[in-house]
Amino acid sequence: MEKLVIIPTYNEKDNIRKIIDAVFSLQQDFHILIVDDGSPDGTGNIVKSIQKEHPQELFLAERSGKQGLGTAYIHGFKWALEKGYNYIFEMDADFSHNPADLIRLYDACAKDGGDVAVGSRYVKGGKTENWPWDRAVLSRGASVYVRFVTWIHVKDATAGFVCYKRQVLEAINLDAIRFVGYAFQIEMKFTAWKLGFLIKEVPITFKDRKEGYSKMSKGIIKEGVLGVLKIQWESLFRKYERRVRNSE
Ligand SMILES: Nc1nc2c(ncn2[C@@H]2O[C@H](COP(=O)(O)OP(=O)(O)OP(=O)(O)O)[C@@H](O)[C@H]2O)c(=O)[nH]1
Ligand SMILES: [Mg+2]
Repeated sequence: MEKLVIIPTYNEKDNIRKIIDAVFSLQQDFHILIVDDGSPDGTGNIVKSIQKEHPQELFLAERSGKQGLGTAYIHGFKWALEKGYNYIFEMDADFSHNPADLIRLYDACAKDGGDVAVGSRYVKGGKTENWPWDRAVLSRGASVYVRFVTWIHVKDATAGFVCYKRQVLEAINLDAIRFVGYAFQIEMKFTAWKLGFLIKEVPITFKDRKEGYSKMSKGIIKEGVLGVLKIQWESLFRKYERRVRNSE
């Protein structure tokens, strides 16, 4: 019970089997938790059928209705802590993140001393592939904007391909994380950084999804733009303290 990959899904029927197989075919042992928000396309049922092949290492949390990526991850984090996992990963279902890079993220934490490892498009060696120019500009712009406002030492703060050491998720008050989209990713990294954890960026190649459709929306972008200002503003009045386990 070492490593858990949390994959949130909403209508990923064309990707789900392939992504699960890709993770289980890695040289190292990873368990998977799929957090599915009642996908109308039947993603959850596909997972249930695959569970028969992997009863010990594939798990499914089903929630009713689309509740957003952030709350799906919080649900997964709490589950992972309860089950005793030591390295907890975030990854998309759509192959934008290469499952083989899970091992590089793991090494950045387990061998190179990181508390958090971020699969980064914006450090040397990182890149994006097949993205339309407007998405590329938006994402780059977001990365500059976040650093300008928050001064966080992470070049790809909106990244959704991350390894958290258990201690980091234990120290963060997960109930206080409010955002659901890109702002969620920023808020998690910002909080970890403010709590004094070491964040390492691992260069990755991010590929645009081939199957299925994007769930990004104007609302998510707006949340990101305003959320960053809110996160920074509130941090001026807040004392960041690591939560002590079992103290509540
Ligand atoms: N459980 C859950 N998963 C979600 C929700 N919204 C998106 N996801 C999943 O989160 C991952 C990322 O969502 P994407 O739609 O790929 O968002 P994105 O990567 O910003 O957009 P693209 O780059 O255009 O694909 C995918 O695995 C989605 O299926 C949600 O509300 N609930
Ligand atoms: Mg995607």
